[in-house]
Amino acid sequence: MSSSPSMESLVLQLHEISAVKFGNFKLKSGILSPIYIDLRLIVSYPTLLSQISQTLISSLPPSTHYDVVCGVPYTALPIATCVSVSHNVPMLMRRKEVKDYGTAKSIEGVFSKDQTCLVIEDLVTSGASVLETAEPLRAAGLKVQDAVVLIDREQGGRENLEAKGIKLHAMIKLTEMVRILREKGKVEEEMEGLVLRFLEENRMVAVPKPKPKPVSVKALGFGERAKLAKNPTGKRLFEVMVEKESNLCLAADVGTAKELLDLAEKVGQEICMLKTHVDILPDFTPDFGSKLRSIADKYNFLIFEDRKFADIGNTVTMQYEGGIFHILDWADMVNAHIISGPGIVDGLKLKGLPRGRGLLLLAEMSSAGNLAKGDYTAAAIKIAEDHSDFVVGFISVNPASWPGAPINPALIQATPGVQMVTGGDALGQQYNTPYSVIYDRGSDIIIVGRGIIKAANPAEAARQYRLQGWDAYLAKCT
Ligand code: S5P
Repeated sequence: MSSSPSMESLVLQLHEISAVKFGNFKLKSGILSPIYIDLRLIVSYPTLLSQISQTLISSLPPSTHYDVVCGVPYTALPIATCVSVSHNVPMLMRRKEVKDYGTAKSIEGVFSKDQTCLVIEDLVTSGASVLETAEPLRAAGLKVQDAVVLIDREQGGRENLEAKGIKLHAMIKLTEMVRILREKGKVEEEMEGLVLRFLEENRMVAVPKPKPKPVSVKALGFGERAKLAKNPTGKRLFEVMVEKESNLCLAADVGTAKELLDLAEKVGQEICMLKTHVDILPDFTPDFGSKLRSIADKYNFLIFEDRKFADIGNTVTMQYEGGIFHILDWADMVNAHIISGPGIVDGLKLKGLPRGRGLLLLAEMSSAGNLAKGDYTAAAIKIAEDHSDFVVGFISVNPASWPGAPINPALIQATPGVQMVTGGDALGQQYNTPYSVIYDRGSDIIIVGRGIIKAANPAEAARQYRLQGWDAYLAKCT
């Protein structure tokens, strides 16, 4: 690239606004660099931003074809927006936080498969962040052949991207930038030498390896995991899943006990577990438990009362066995929040373990804005490990994203918020598809409520969910 006057003026302006600084800076990687570039500042200088966007696009070979543009979040987003507006090319946005927002799509904007997307980036070192954006674009069916960058640090990005089929075009290379600044008297000769030597010595920065996928959970089938389970109910659940080729749990949130028992008969053969909210049934009678038990025995599924205990240990022992519902008598499994600390598990275990029952801990929740994340999820994992004779696993949403994933394969992951299409309800529920829950998010069991019970034919809907859930399980185990 020649140092045309406009390029010179851009470089001088970038220096002027301190987007390029010289000195002694500690980079994210820990190494000390004599040069520091921070292009986030350009949003405060709209004329410069607009000039940069123009020059950036004119640095592409004229033959470069693209239908849409996508900026690498976040610094390149305003640059991509300028390019989109000034060249009348539609733009897409990649969500960075997709993992945190269960159902959010990773690509925002309208596109059709086979369109070509130009990736726009502010600064390329190893090319890793361009790849992070190119991969979901490609996964969505778009072609990504070219990326254009404001500044190429010339530290391996071009080669790393080339290896992934992406041609990198740069508005300017960092060494050229330094040379211009030296010519214009903005950098001392000594500093220029330091920077050039630094860039030379740090020529190839490897693309950091992506985090490995949860291999051991992936590799290990439910049959093997049954052998690892310490709790008899946990073991049985794995075995039932294998026998019935079903990792579907029905959330039987219907209006009456009668409807619930009818539904259990209809879908019984498709499910490994039926989940109740017994406190929503106006016609509950003391024989409800035994009636449901006999259907469960007939179709070989487990009963999970979604009681979400949350009190201190002493109180939950009474709630578990007493009251009107006598949950302990008929539910194979219950669940608990860990908000009150590990004492809740001790309390429930006191009553449940002698009867061979199991407990699921709520490590994450499916609803928008819930607080079960980070340290809270980590605490649930710790409590489960400490009580693995009684805790059979978790209610979770994205266990593949947990630090240290995959965790102990003896523990089961069960995930609510599942429907055939992603979306949500009006009250914060968020849905993912069976495939994404089991395959991408590393869960074992899909918990489906309205996707089945509101279907015209719940038995047929349950069959479809079972097949989808099981296919996704097979896909990750074979
Ligand atoms: O985080 C959670 C935990 C649970 S147990 N989110 C949930 O939705 N659940 C339960 O799963 C919820 O109480 C309901 O019974 C079921 C989801 O039902 P659906 O109709 O939205 O599929």
